[in-house]
Amino acid sequence: MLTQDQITHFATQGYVVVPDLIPEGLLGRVRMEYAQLLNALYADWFAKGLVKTQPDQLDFWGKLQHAYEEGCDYFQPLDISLPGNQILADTPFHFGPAVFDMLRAEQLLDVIEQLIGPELTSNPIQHVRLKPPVGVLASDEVRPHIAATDWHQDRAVALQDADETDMVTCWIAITEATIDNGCLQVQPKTPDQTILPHCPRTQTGIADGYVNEMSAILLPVSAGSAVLFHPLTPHASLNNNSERFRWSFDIRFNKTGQPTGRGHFPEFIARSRAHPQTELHDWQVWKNMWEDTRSRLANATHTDIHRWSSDAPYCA
Ligand SMILES: O=C(O)CCC(=O)C(=O)O
Ligand SMILES: [Fe+2]
Repeated sequence: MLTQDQITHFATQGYVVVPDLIPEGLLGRVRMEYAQLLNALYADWFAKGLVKTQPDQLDFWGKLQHAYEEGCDYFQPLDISLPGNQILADTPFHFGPAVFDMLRAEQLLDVIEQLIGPELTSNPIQHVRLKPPVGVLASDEVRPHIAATDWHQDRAVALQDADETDMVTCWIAITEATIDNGCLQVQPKTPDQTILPHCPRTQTGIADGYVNEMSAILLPVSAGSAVLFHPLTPHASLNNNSERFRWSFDIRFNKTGQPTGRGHFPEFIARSRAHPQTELHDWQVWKNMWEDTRSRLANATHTDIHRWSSDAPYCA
């Protein structure tokens, strides 16, 4: 549970660090689930001749790195969402029991409940980020799930219908996040914080001149710890200047009944004190919802995931 000081910190600064939020056993299950997933992906790439090194000569990180270097996309098949651009009938993604259990972990929902109340919807804006060392990155790599993330507010990467939604982002470190390997940084939210202008560049980021990087607070955290932040809190991540990958998930919760800001993707009720029978407990149903969404969207006209235009004067 959060202390009163932590709750006050979140209310006044727009973020709070929660050490050791995810139990070690659950972290282990998530790592195991991803190891099995990557083994299967890698075996397939190897069988197709897309990667050269024998699977048994590489550990999890070695497989990721070699796949990246050979141009095999590991991100989308390991992500817990559909892409914001083109969705195909066979776009890969990952919805499994360990990740589902992490989204519904009691310890996690308890602290989110302290911030936005007991009726909690799991918001579909959610990602895995497995970030290679900068030395491994291709020179044209810009994806915020692979390279450093530009300054932005999460409200700005949701659609306008969620501008009044009570939402919390929960950024979970699966490996230790350090200043060296690309931890999160935030600019504390001000009492009168508004949504800042964003520009769709290589990433959707806050327009030049609207962030005071000097006031940035770096947030290194241990594996299993989390950073919770408000959707108006400006944040970014540092480059991974280390020799190893850094791994995080970012998931979000909003008050049930309020728009998620990405209504074309599926949400589910993670906790309800008023109507506990509405909670989703079955990961296969979760997976099915995303599969159905993929089938529907593969045949539909594209829906944008944000509101910004590069033609705006502040983007010039
Ligand atoms: O991990 C990162 O690089 C950025 C994460 C982020 O933007 C978020 O959690 O909302
Ligand atoms: Fe973000």
